[in-house]
Parts: sequence; structure tokens; C-alpha cells
Amino acid sequence: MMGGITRRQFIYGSLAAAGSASLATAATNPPAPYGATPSERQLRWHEMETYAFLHFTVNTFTDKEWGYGDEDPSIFDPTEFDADSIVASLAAAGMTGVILTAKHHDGFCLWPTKTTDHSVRASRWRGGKGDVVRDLSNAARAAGLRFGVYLSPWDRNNPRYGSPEYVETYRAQLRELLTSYGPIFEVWHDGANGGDGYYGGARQKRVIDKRTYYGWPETWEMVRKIAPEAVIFSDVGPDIRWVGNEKGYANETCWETFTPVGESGGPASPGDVRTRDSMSGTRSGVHWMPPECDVSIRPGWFWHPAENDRVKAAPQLMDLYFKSVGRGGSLLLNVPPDRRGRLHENDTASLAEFGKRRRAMFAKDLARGARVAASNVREGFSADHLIDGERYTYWSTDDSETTPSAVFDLRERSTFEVIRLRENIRLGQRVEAVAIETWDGADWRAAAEATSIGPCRLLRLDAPVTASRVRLRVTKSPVCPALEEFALF
Ligand code: FUL
Repeated sequence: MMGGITRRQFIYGSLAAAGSASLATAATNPPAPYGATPSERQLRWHEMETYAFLHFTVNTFTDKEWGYGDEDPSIFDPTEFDADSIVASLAAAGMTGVILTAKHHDGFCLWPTKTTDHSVRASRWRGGKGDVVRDLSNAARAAGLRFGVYLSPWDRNNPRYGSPEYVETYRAQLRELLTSYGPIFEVWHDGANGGDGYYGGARQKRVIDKRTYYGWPETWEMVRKIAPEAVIFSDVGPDIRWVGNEKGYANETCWETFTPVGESGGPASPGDVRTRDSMSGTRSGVHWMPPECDVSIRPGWFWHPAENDRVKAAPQLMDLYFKSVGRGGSLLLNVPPDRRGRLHENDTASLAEFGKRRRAMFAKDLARGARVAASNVREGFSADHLIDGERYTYWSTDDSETTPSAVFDLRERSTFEVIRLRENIRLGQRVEAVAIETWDGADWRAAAEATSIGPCRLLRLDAPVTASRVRLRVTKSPVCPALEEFALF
């Protein structure tokens, strides 16, 4: 008696036995994709999982979160700006990329743009010859991190904000960033739109129609042409969706697919989406539009001296990692440089400890080397793929088998507290529920349950469990599963 999956014949898979004949079969008889699937650029992004945000501008010097747009550009003068040191701290935390606020709502540009005088060129920093975007993009690439840009659509400095000319300026800025500092992995458009500002001295409130003003489809088409590798982020994608909160977590059940709806039920656009839907996505939604979970290591997005003692510690960062990456999203962790143009020592210490803890936690996968027996195997898609450490190789079953199971004989008693599951998302998000059980010598005991899996699902047990046999049961799926990984830590 095998719990809920009685009397099926268990088939022992073996990678060695899966010779070229099975591989040929694999190529000809894979399961059909289910629903929306990711593009190649989205797949590359999924593999990044944890990357950093840098909020840095005149606000760093004025102690504000939102600059009005009337800041004297000369105040931007970091005394010891050091892109390599910033990137080294991010790399120590295991960050795979970094997104810089090339321009925040105040309109100050961190690169010497041709589109406005309100930029580093008018600052005291390096006599107006500095370029934060250049230094950071170079430093990131040198350290093996991908580089992305945040370019605020709302610009409280630009006199033409609100007119069609400004939209052309915004596109020109984006073009400069994409052509001079690429490759860019992500283009980040926030949803804060219009309101009061300096606007070249007008000091007005300017309200725009956020659904139409920016002409997003045209801008995104431009991004695609110049930087086809870049994913585009906004409240509504098109590639990556905002998770709907700035606290860094997705809901426990969270789908990669999404059918966004505007606040009042109409079509959605950046700045106008029913955000309560964003945290879970839409089961079998129209678009593959995975969530990015943004959060700051401090209360604010920018550096404030009064917040030096309010830096999130490593256990909090670990918790966020489980609630973002561990729920199929990405973690975009903001770490704001200070007035020196470096990360504060407290932030650096948290980042280092976060990296250390994560490396230690995931150092040894106890399921590797297990003997795997599955209730059903699709020819060429052995259950051994669950533990081969390879991305996109996967276990699948016959089309009719939607609730199969796999037993992992760990060969020795092993203690674990984290389970990691991955689906081969190239074939869509398929599974709706799984259960994990351990063999206590007489019976199977429930250890954990999960709903959505997607590219990564991390399950933390309340307490470490010791067992020599572990069973994974797919309990709900509309189609045969395509599971890529089962790991124990
Ligand atoms: C929001 C902005 O208003 C905040 O200042 C910050 O940049 C956050 C990440 O996005 O839309």
C-alpha cells in the first residue's frame, strides 16, 4: 500500500540506461506545453533570482524620498564614489545583477545625457565629468553581474512634462541608456505618475492620463529593437510584473501567468492595475508575466542618515528570499549608496551575512545520488532528471498520468529542513499541488505541501526532519507534470 497512489508499478529510472535512443524519443515525444510559456529573455531572467536595486540621486544629499525637481544639481557630489566596492558588496550577497535609478522622479540624470542639463554634468562631482551609469555598468559586468536601468517616467524637473515632447525626451533618454551602456538585462518603469513638481519653474500640479500619455506600446517596441535581451518591467509587464507590494513578497500561491485588469475593471496599464491580483497572479492567465518582488534593505528607498540603524538583518533577508524567490518570483533588494557613494557598513555587513547564510543553506543537496522510483515515467523523461542538477532536464509522465509520485531512497538517514522544487517552465506552469512525505519505517508521514511551483518553490519545514526515504506526490495537475528538480537541504 503506497498511501494515496495504490499499486502502481514503480519504475526505476536510470540516466545511464537513457541512451541515445531514449534521447531521440525525448526529442520527439515531449509533453505539449500548457498555457502561456516564457520567452527566452524571460527564461534568462528567471535564472537570476536575486538581484539588487540602487537608489541614488540628489535625494541622497537632500535626505528626501521624492525630490521636487528644483534641486541644484551641484549638490550631487559623492566624496568617495566607488562602483567596484558597491558591486563587490552585492556580489558577496549572491546578487546576479543590479538595477540603477538612472533617473528618479526628480529628473536628475546620473549620466551625461544630451536631453537635459539637469544631470551629473552640472554637478560638482568629478568637475562635471563623472558618469555614474558608466562606472556602475562597467563594474557590474567586470564582476559578472548583469546591469539594468530604472528610468522614471514622471519627471518633476522637465518643463515639458505633460506634453507630447516630453514623451519623446523620455524615449531619447532610454535610447541613450540602451545604446551606450548595454547590454541591459532589465528596463524598469515605475508606476508613479504625475502630480506637483518644479517643471522648469512652473511649480504646478500636472495630471496626465496614465493609460495613454506615455504611449507605452511604442516605447516598448523601441526597447525590443535596441535591446532584445532586456526584459521590460512595469505594473503590467509586458515581461515582468510588479508583485503589487513594496515589501518584497509574493503570495504563497503565486502563478507566473497573469491577466492584468485595471483598477476599475477596464484594461490595465502601468500605474493602473488591480494590485491585489498581482501578488498571486492568475491561474492559467493569458500572459507569462512573472512577479518581481521589490523591497528596500532600509525603511526608505534612498539613503538617510537616520536609518543607518534600521537596516534589515540577514534573517529578515532570508525570510524575504523564501517569500519571493521561493514562491516563483525574483527578489529585487534595494541597497542605497550613501553620500560618499558607497554602501554603508551596516548594509554591507547584512549583505555579506545574507550571502553566507544562503550559500551555507544550499551547499549540499541531500537528494543528489538518491535512487529514484517513479509511479510512471514518460519514455525519455526519467525521474532521475529530478536530481541531476541540470536546468531544464525533467521528469514527465504519460499524458494520462496527472498525479504521479516519485520515491527518493536517500541511501542513508539524512536531516533536512528545506525542500526545493522546480518545474520545467519551458512547458508552462503545470502542477497545482504537491505533497511531500517521509517514511518512518512503517508509514508515510506528511512533511510539507505546496500549491504553485513554477521555476522555484522553496518549502521550509517547521523543524528539521530526518529520513532515509522521501516521497513526492503530485496531487493536482490539469496535465502531466514536467518537474525539473527535487532537492533537499
Ligand atoms: C516607486 C517610487 O515612487 C519609489 O520612490 C521607488 O523608486 C519605488 C521602487 O518605486 O514607484
